[in-house]
Amino acid sequence: MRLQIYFAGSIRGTAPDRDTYGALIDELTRHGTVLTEHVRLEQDQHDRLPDSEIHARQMRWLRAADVVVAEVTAPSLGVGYEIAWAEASDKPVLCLYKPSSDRSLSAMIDGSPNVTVVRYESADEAIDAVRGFLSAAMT
Ligand code: 6IA
Repeated sequence: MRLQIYFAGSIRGTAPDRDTYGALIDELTRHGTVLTEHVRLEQDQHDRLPDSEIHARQMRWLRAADVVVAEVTAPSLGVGYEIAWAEASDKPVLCLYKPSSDRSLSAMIDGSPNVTVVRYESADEAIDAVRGFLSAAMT
């Protein structure tokens, strides 16, 4: 059975680095099924669904996921919500964060003993963190 992976990243939250999202999603697809491939899209490329349907669909995928990988550099209410839900459901959660001088990561993510936070500089470092996290999650 292929690993079911939920990738979380900012959509209506702060503008993210979509190239990094794309590189992470490409890597994740090498290890399993990425339920949320569409997070790589620009806002105007997303399905025009009512928010209630978006929420129901995302929660269905979150329930089905074996692991959650969240890119948390760009602050997003939705990503924080997904991380909290996954954590409360005892799913392994990896949060990838690229430090910058103008903003610190939320203490509710950085301080949580139940999520793995990895700081990275280059996309290659983030990809290495994904590989390490997934191999640990699968053992
Ligand atoms: O608060 P945010 O929008 O930044 O939340 C982003 C997170 O919530 C992502 O990790 C997604 O899993 C989920 N999410 C929020 N909105 C959507 C969405 N449509 N489609 C898919 N996942 C979503 C928004 C469409 C709109 C921009 C036209």
